[in-house]
Amino acid sequence: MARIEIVEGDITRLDVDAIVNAANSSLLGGGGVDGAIHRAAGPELATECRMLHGCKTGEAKITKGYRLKARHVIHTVGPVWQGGQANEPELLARCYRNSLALAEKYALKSVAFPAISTGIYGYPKEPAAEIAVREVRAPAPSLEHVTFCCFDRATADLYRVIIARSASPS
Ligand code: AR6
Repeated sequence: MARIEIVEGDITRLDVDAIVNAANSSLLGGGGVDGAIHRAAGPELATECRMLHGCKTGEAKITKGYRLKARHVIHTVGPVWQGGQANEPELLARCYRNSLALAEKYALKSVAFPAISTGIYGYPKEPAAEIAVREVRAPAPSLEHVTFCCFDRATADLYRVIIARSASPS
């Protein structure tokens, strides 16, 4: 299992093999973390994204990182929260699973995730963090290091509580 680390701050600053982008299905940029990643990576990122022809909710696609420190960006599209009865938990879990599968396919060792869907898309933070922690604990042979990049202290504390609560006794 990869080592899990929680950091507070801006995901665009991280020096990792890939940062994950909470994108929309057009992959052409937007607000929130998506806007920050496109700004920091430069216009070449949007040029490559245009060639990907979008991405469905729960799926993930990879590009280069351009001007970011991160070598790659894994773009995934989280579900819009609609009250919880529209398959949102499974779709969110697929974002993590498919992002991790891409990391594995490209033999990446370190990946950083934002709290996908919990901003503009309105997914409640606690159940979203529970899904994130559960999914990154699945075995992934090449991956050594997973970072949860939390934009604020409250989100970082939430991840710490969930990780402590779900730590397997040893
Ligand atoms: N670094 C780390 N986390 C961040 C950053 C950052 N620079 N900026 C925001 N967050 P959101 P979503 C946190 O809204 O809910 C875009 O327009 C933020 O506090 O970025 O999946 C896309 O194009 C929150 O906890 O993504 C889509 O249309 C988390 O990142 C839509 O928003 C996710 O918030 C996707 O919405």
